[in-house]
Amino acid sequence: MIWNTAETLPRKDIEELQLNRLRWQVEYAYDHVPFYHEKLDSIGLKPSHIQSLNDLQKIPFTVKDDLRDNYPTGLFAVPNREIVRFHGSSGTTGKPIVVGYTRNDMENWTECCARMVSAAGVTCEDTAQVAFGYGLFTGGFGLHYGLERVGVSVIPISSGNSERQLMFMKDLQTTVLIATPSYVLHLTEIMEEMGIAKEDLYLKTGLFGGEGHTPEMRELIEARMGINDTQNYGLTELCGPGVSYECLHHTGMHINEDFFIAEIIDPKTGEVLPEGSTGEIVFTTLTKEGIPMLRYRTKDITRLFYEPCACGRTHTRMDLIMGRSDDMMIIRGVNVFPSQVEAVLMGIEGIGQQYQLIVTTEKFMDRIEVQVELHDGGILDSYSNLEKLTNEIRHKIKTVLQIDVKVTLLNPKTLERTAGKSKRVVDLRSKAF
Ligand code: DLL
Repeated sequence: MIWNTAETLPRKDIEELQLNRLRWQVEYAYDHVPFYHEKLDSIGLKPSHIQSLNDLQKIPFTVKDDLRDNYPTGLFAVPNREIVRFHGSSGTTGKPIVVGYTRNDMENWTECCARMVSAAGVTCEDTAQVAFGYGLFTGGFGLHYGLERVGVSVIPISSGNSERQLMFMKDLQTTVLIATPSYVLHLTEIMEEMGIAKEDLYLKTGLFGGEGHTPEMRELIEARMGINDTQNYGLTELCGPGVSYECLHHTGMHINEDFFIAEIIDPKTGEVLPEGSTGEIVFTTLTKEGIPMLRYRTKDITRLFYEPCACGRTHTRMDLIMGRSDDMMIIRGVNVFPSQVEAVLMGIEGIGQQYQLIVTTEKFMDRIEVQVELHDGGILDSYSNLEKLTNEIRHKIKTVLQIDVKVTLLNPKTLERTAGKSKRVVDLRSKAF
């Protein structure tokens, strides 16, 4: 179902709207965010030089480190009194990145999520269970507002506690499940353990995002849960969920093009690639008041489709994400950079320079084991010292990453040394992404 006629505007009208909004957004960012002002000045570019959509390419990229370097609110365009919500996500090292929404930003985000919900065929007749975390992560609140806007009955159960999730699903006759795909697969395992068959549930639709899932995972989810699986995509820096989403035709994810312009670039050279090419997707926000993003490099690899979709939406679609151009991993929906773990380890006494992250899947849930060498293997002889150090590392990593990891301390010089780049991550998960 189409939520807003803006989703079906003729191409020419979309581009006209995009250009008007782009010119506003660039001028607004230039006038309100010193970071953009200096950046554009340094190359002699004035907002008035943006006369066509192609002129967007003249603007330099923004990257995650720009948010980190300006932590917490250095890229905000308004004072905190105009911000009605903060969210956050992992930075590349210890500090998270923080974003803020004005009241209008919240309204637009809700609109984007309402479109996503409708595109999956969800209506006010449905009951939706939001198994995304409610907190700094954008998943829970983003979907929540979009669902409420459509009039769906929302169960804000948040993430975790699978037995309770399944109890509510049964007792409140949940028809829509909202979660990361890996969590959904985990739930199917618990269903098996608890002797719950898909016929015992009322599920019809899944809205899954925050991480990718392969066609094989999709088939498995559809078969085990008996639902129509739809994917959606987004990132904290742009708003969270609601950037793009699949309709029931499963022909790629429709981008909310009246709020975001997408480009595909070569991740190595930064050059914009011709239509249809695979590369890194870069987004520019068009209406953001809290924290405008000009040409934000997502590091996500995909491609764009321009052919019309049978659903009637005219916005460009993006393919399912094929991978990343950096070393970010997504563990149970949480973004994890090896550099974050490294930053923690290097601050702990008794720990050597060598470590490795082993990523595995257990019952469809991703797990990380941090193997780290000690300075002095002697500590391995004292159980209490060993436990103390292991707990300290676990606790510090949890503070930064928000997820539990297993910590294994190793004798000095246990991990393999390489002449070139050391292999910090051993990803043993069956799904590549
Ligand atoms: O994951 C926002 C979100 C929440 C989207 C819930 C959809 C549903 P971040 O935590 O900032 O924001 O992580 C953003 O997650 O750059 C992608 O690498 C990855 N990602 C998000 N959705 C998908 C997807 C939220 N459908 C990062 N497929 C992004 C593949 C995804 N990767």
